[in-house]
Amino acid sequence: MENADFPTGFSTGFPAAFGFLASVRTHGGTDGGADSTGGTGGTDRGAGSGPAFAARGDRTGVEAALRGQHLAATLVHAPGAAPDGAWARDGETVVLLAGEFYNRAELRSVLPPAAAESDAELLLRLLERSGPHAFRLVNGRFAAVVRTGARVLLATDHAGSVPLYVRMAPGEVRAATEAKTLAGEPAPRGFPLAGARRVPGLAGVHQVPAGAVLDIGVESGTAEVHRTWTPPLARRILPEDEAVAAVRTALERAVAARVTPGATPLVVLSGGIDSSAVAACAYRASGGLDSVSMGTDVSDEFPQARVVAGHLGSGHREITVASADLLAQLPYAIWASESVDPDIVEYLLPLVALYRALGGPPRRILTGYGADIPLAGMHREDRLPALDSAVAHDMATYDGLNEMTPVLSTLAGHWTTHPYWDRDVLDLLVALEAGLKRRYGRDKWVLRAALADALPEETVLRPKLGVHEGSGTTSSFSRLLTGHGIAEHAVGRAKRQVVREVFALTVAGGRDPAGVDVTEVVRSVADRFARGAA
Ligand code: IOT
Ligand code: MG
Repeated sequence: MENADFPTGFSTGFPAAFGFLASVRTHGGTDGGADSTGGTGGTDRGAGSGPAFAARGDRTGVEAALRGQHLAATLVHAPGAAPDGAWARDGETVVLLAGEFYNRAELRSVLPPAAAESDAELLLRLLERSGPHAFRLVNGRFAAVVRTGARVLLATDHAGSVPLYVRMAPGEVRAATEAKTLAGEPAPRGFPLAGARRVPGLAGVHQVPAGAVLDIGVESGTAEVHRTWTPPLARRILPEDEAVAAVRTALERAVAARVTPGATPLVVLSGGIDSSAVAACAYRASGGLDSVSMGTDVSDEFPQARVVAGHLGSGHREITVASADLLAQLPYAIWASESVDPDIVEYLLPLVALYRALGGPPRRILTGYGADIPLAGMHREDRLPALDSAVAHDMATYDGLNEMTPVLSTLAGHWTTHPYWDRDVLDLLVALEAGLKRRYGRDKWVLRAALADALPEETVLRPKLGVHEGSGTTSSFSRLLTGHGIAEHAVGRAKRQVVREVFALTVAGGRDPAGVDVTEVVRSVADRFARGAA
C-alpha cells in the first residue's frame, strides 16, 4: 500500500527502522569503488547471531563502498517490510536513520518539489541544502548517522528520545541505538570524545547528547558537539484563552503527526489527564481508537480509564499484571532503557510490563509520557517558584535518562511515540509561565482547560497518581530491600546499586534478562551493605 503523502515505511505504520548498529571504517586503498551503490542483504538473521539488540524485529544488512571508507550496518525494523526507507545515498554521502520525522510537510516546503520520499531521503536533501544545520529543522523521534566525506555526523532528536551511542577505534567509528551492541571489547585508548557522556560500565562507549550533532573526523578521531535544540529558559505570559488554544492546537498537531492514516492508533490510557488528552486527540485525528489500561492485583485505575474509553468509544482492554511480576520486569526495563537511574527505572517498570503483556501484532502506541515534566505534574504544591524550579531542573537533567526510548516497547515488537515531547509541544509547554500550569488550585491547569470540551468532566478535574504509585512498584521494591536487611535510610542507595548491578549483567555483560534473578542481585547487594563494603 503506497500513499503519496507518506514515505515508504510509514505506510506500514512503522518507521523504516527501529534501530541500528553501524560502522564506518577507513580502508587502505583510496579508489575503493567510489561510485558503487550500497546494497541490502542478509535479511532476518537468526537469534544468537549479529548484534545483541533488545529491540525485536527483522534485521537487514546494508553496505556501501565509499571513497576510502566502508560503511556497514545492521538495521532492526518491523517485520514484513524492507527497511529501504531507513537509508539513503547520494554519491559519497550516506544517511542511516532509526525513527521518524513529524514535520515532513514543513521540511519539504524548503526544498524543491520531489516525489514521495522516505525520511532518510528527505534528510539527505536537507543536508545538501543546510549541512549539519538540517538537524535544527527536524521535529522528530530519531537517531541518525551521516557519513559525508571524511566526517561522520551522529545526531539525536531534540529530546534524545532515540538514544545514540558511539565507540571509536583507530580508523573506525561505530554507532548504535543500543549501547549493549557496542560492548564487549577492551577500551581503545586515545579517543576521548569531548562533549559526549561516558556510559558507566561500558568502557569506550559514549552517548551522543540529546538535541545535538556529534561531528567526528574518522581518521583524526576528533569530535565536536553542536547543539541543535535547548529547552526554553524564558517564560511567556499569555492570556488564559490564548494559552489554552495554543496548547490544544499544538497537541492536536503532534498527535495527528503520529497516527497512520487508515490505521487505528493504540493509546496506553491510565485515565489521567495526560493520556486521556492524547486519546481524545488521537480519536479526532483518525476517527477510531484502541486503548489499553494496566493494573495490578494491588491497585488499578480501571474505572477512571473506562470513563474515558466509554466517552470516546475506543476499543478498550484491561490488563492485570500480578504485582509480584512487576519487580521481575526490572532486568527487562534496564536492558531496554540502558538507564542506571533508579527512579526512572521505577517509572518504566509498569510500562515495560504493559508492553510485554500486550501480545498480538505490532502496534503503533501513543503515550502520555513526559507531560509531567514541562507542566510539573508530579509537583503537588501551590508555590509557583518551586513549580518553575521543578520544570527548570527536569528540563536540565533529562538527557541520558533514556525514559523515552522506543526500546521499552520494541523489545515486544511495538513502536511508541510521545506527543508531549513533540518539539513544538514541548517548546510551548515549557515556556508557559508557571501560573498557567498551576491555577485555581489545579495542577496542569492549562492542559485540563485545553481538553475541557473533549473529555468527561470528571477526567478533566481529577488529579491522578503516577503509574509507579498507582501500581505500588516503588513500595514493593523498597520492601524487597528491607526484607533482605537493608536499613530504611539506605534503601535509596541500595536501589541504585541493584540497578547498576543489573545493568552490568544485562547491558555490559550480555546476559539475557530472562536469566537475571532480581532477588539474587538484591541478596548480594544486601550482603555487601551488611559487610560495610558498599
Ligand atoms: P505517568 O504520568 O503515570 O505515566 C506516563 C504515561 O504512561 C501515561 O500518560 C500513560 O500513557 C501511561 N500509563 C501510565 N499508567 C498507565 C496505566 N495504568 N495503564 C495504561 N497506561 C498507563 C512518571 C509517571 O508517573 O508517569 N513519568 C512522568 C515524569 C518522568 C520524570 N522524568 C524526569 N524528571 N526526567 C511523566 O512525565 O510522564
Ligand atoms: Mg503523566
